[in-house]
Amino acid sequence: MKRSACRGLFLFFLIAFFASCTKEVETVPTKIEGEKAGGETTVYLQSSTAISSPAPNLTADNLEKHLKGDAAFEDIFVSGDSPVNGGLGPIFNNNSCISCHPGDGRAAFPTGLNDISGFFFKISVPGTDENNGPAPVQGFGTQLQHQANYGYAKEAEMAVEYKNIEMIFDDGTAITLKKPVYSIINPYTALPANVMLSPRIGMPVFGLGLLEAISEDDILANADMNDMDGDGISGKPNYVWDPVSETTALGRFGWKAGTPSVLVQSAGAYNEDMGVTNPVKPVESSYGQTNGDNTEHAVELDMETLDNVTFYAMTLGVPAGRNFDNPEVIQGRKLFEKINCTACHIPSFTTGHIEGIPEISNQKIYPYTDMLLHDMGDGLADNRPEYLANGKEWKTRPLWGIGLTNLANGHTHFLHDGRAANLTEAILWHGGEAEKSRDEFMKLSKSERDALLTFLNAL
Ligand code: HEC
Ligand code: HEC
Ligand SMILES: [Ca+2]
Ligand SMILES: [Ca+2]
Ligand SMILES: [Ca+2]
Repeated sequence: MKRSACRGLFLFFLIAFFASCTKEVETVPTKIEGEKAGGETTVYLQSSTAISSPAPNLTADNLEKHLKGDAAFEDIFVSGDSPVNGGLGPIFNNNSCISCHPGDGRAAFPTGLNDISGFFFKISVPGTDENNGPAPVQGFGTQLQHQANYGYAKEAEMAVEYKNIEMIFDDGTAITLKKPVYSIINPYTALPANVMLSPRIGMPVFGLGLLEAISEDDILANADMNDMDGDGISGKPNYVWDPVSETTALGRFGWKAGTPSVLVQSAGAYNEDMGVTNPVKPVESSYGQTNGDNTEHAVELDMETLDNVTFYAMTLGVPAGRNFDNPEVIQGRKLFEKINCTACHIPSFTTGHIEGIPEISNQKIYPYTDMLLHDMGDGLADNRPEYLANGKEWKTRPLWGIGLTNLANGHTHFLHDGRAANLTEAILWHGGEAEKSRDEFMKLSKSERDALLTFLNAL
């Protein structure tokens, strides 16, 4: 072969090689990642039970425990010392776990604010308690119970008024957000003037063991308290009191990551939400109040039931992603990244080890949260601190299963108090560290916005 022919052949292969490379880069993925959202705990159902099914990989023994917890989660408590599910109240917000977490999902914003529902106010006065938590309000504690057993006074009633906020997309579409402004009325006794209140609504309870199993180091790796990388997003861990280990621990659950574990969250729910004392929270929430239970009595719930109900929430499976090969979903996922939703809604983690529950250990999961606190601006602020979370900070919500809300719960009320009527409103309420992403969202065309929503609805 002549030298020039040889060089020609070489050039030909070189061009062919680069051409194939470029082609590789331009290839559009045919499916987005993360369909198996809960790793081996993923549930492949597309019915309303997709968020209320046990993780399919539970061993027979663990499934049995899960099912006992399932029954306890549905138990309706009654007043008095009835041997079966007694001890409700004397003041409470609701009488079962399931009534505030319907179908293990999300409560709707109540039609009448003082109806018995999945909505209540956390309350406190400025300052902190002995463990750096919210300081209780004299005569009311740290949660406002708006229901009471016969013969007892409920603590108060809740009131709300709305202010309209008009938002206009770059394409001219206008949306009016209704900003709720809450207050407390008709207290049973004098209410201090400096009470701070935080409206909260019951959220889904599936996949929580997986979130508890993410190692603290992996969560802290995304924290950027002083925004050292200058992208406008900080990400702050909450550190809260753990009454079980009697130490400070990373906060993981609740809208402000105010509790360290599903166990502590559940014990607090029995005690405050239902007035049912238990080994982790043994003192009646109303103890010492003139409308309270001031008798000395044994705890109203045993440790086994508390353990079972905790185990139940920890081992509910996570619904699989749907339609992940749909071109619109693929486009939506790209936009979600492009407008930096992924800065806080971190797509994936691999869980660490949880003693006794190998089923949720070492799983690659797609929760779309960083488990950290972010300043979300004045619009969402409750102005009530909780441990290290200030009055504007909230924990990034996991987005897995969010597209099943309507199917599972018959509504699409989102955010910490259920104020958003749909996903678009939920995004428009994002401010503070998320304002840039929100503004980018408002610049998208209608078809791009639709693609983003189609992606969220596929989770
Ligand atoms: C009166 C309504 C109500 C009742 C009853 C109730 N919850 Fe909740 N639940 C809530 C609200 C509101 C929150 C958010 C609390 C917060 O932000 O601190 C919550 C949060 C939780 C969380 C944290 C979820 C997460 O992703 O952070 C768990 C777990 C939970 N509840 C379990 C239970 C269990 C178990 C019971 C029954 C023992 C129960 N709840 C009873 C309203 C309720
Ligand atoms: C700076 C961090 C941050 C960024 C960026 C961010 N989010 Fe969020 N997101 C949050 C926090 C915190 C909440 C909970 C706020 C609350 O309940 O008040 C939340 C809540 C949500 C909810 C409601 C979830 C629920 O359970 O009610 C949706 C939907 C959502 N975000 C979507 C998005 C989308 C889409 C983007 C990009 C346009 C985005 N988020 C960008 C932090 C962020
Ligand atoms: Ca009681
Ligand atoms: Ca109270
Ligand atoms: Ca940063």
